[in-house]
Amino acid sequence: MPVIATACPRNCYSTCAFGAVVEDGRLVAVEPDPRNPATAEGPCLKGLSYVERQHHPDRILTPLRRQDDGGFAPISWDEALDEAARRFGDIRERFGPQAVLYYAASGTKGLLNGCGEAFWRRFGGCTTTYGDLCWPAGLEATRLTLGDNIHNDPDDLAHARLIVMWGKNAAETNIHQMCFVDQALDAGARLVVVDPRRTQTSERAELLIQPRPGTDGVLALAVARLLIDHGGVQHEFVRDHVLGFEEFDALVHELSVDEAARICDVQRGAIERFAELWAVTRPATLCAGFGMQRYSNSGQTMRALISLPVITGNIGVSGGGWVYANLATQVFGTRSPFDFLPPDQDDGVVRVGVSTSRLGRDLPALTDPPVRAAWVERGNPLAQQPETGRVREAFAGLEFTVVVEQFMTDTARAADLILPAKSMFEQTDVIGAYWHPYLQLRRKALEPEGEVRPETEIYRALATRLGCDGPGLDDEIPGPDDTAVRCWLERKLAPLGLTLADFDSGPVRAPGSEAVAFADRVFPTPSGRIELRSEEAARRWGVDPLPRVALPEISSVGSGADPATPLQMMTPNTKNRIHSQFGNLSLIAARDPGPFVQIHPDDAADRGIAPDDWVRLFNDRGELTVSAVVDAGIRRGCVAVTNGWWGAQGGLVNLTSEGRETDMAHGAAFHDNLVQAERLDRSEAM
Ligand SMILES: Nc1nc2c(c(=O)[nH]1)N[C@H]1C(S)=C(S)[C@@H](COP(=O)(O)OP(=O)(O)OC[C@H]3O[C@@H](n4cnc5c(=O)[nH]c(N)nc54)[C@H](O)[C@@H]3O)O[C@H]1N2
Ligand SMILES: Nc1nc2c(c(=O)[nH]1)N[C@H]1C(S)=C(S)[C@@H](COP(=O)(O)OP(=O)(O)OC[C@H]3O[C@@H](n4cnc5c(=O)[nH]c(N)nc54)[C@H](O)[C@@H]3O)O[C@H]1N2
Ligand SMILES: [Mo]
Repeated sequence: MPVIATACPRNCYSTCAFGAVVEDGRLVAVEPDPRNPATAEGPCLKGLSYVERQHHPDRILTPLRRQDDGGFAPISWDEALDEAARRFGDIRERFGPQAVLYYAASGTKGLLNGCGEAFWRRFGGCTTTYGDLCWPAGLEATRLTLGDNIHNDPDDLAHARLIVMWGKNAAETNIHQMCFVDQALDAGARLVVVDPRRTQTSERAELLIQPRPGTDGVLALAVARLLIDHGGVQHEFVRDHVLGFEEFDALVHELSVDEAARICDVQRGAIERFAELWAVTRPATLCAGFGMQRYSNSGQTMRALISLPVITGNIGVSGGGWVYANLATQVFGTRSPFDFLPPDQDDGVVRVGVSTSRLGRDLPALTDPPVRAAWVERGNPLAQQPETGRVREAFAGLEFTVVVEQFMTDTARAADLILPAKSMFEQTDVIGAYWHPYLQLRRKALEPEGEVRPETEIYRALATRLGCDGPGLDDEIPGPDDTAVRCWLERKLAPLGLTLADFDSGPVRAPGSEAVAFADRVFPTPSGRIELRSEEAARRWGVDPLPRVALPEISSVGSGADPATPLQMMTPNTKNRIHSQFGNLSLIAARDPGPFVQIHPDDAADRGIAPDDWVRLFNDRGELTVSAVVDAGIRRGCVAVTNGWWGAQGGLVNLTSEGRETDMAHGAAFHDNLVQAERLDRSEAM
């Protein structure tokens, strides 16, 4: 049976290489491909579930048009494209092209994603979002401090003697990283986890610190203070490579360790133990996740965290460093693995007019022109955007919405026209990653199911109908067959000195990437040094030039507290879904049948909540009903529900979250969210 080497393009750290086993035009199995050294063990359960997903009976295989009764009926491609062209053309005539919102999110990686923007530029322009729901505050904090978002190769973690997993639940979200953690631990390394919840990642940790959510920056500064006071600083490294250490020293001494322990609500002894591990264990790697990066103070928080590997001289060494998001594969001049526009790229054609995190608020407020229509692809904003209620209203207020989708998601349900989306097996593309440094070829393995057409074909057909298929179209959006796509990819690779043939022997290391980041001690910051003090941070984001951290704006303590909603709600990612993808498959549903809230026994007892009870989680933005998992592994005063459940599954967590930006880079402060929990009688829950 033919095995086609390919790679998973989901928005996930791992970005696994794997083999697609094809028989009679169907995907029948998925095999590990050890040629990617970061993911040699092979794909996770989600990867294995592609066999079900690819040929799933619920897959959308024809264009669907909304009916008067709210349902959908299949229509032909000609009807669908004629209608889309007519409606968008009409809106362009009445209001101008920027009355169309082009919303693209993280559904798949690939260079061909750029064709969307190319099409809308041909259309005359559009409105699009800036910022991102995922990671921007951490990326910006890293760039401001170190100058670049690069880190050591994944397998280098096996050389660490101290590993700190901070707000990262790698055992669920980056399972391949745990292989290297295990290798390091087996060789005697120490593991510290910082997370308000006990997780699978903390199983082998010798120290688990469970701070009050959003206080991590305070914790980091307290550790730095102890390191400075007790000889844990590598003064030579700091002298040669760090800007602003003296002021940083003063900053960390503004707060006593006892005060920090009180703010974080952790034992002073735990902070001391943590600092001692940093002081005596080298090399040390801090793997920072996205958990504490989803608060309104997260840019400054992340800057405070980076100071620990910096002052201990753990940057630029094997086994040491800062691991957040490795953008080494961003070598095509594009902006991120998913091509999000930064806000300063408004060029009068593409209006970069809506903050992603505030979509529900910003979209209806836009004027001159107002947004009247939307095109959504690779995203499920009606589940994944904060403040779902407002986002729903904003979409409901539009004249015309097209959603390009594989399945009937909450967003697809709200469309006027649904166009069937390709799967990863149905078109060749080159994909990057954000943990390992390998470019990979996602090879076409199957003909599209049913009447599915890749986005590139949809765009070309629309361009013809809208009269914007003039010169250069083939350069911007490749023609239909795999040969045309491959030629287009060759042209993208050529400036890097690469060809598609280079991928015959497996993943290709991104040109310019190094196994140990910053080994040359070159830091591309304004001063050329690691910037603990950053004037750029102050200028761009209006924050203190030092990593001075405040509490999040909305927190269960401090001025943001509200007795009506005392519980801080966290909505982390989970093992068997990628956000809102995969949960509809039977292989996954067998393990994760429905949404639940993780709640501390004391909080549960206060509310008469017993295990498996139905619980209403609510605030004045919205509510959801989920079952209770009473678990002493979560901090008191916190609740957690994983994100990515569909409305039909009853777990739309973002009904409660608020559209609020992070302090830097227009990220989403999902976790600045307070709720109340209430036990429901069985009859009410039904
Ligand atoms: N299986 C799977 N893998 C994925 C994804 C997925 O959906 N499923 N999504 C991918 C994507 S897009 C992303 S962004 C990453 C994210 O993956 P991670 O970096 O692991 O981030 P999260 O899951 O958001 O949160 C991680 C942990 O942070 C904790 N946390 C919450 N608030 C705080 C806090 O204030 N302080 C601290 N210290 N910890 C806190 C949560 O309890 C959680 O255990 O995973 C990627 N990988
Ligand atoms: N409350 C809360 N909300 C969150 C988060 C959180 O931690 N808490 N995390 C945030 C983060 S980190 C992220 S990255 C976002 C993710 O938010 P989204 O990017 O919206 O993620 P998905 O839920 O994966 O939705 C992607 C959609 O793309 C579709 N798709 C897949 N492949 C293709 C394709 O080739 N073409 C087209 N047209 N469609 C395709 C899938 O079927 C799926 O419905 O969610 C954010 N939302
Ligand atoms: Mo993300």
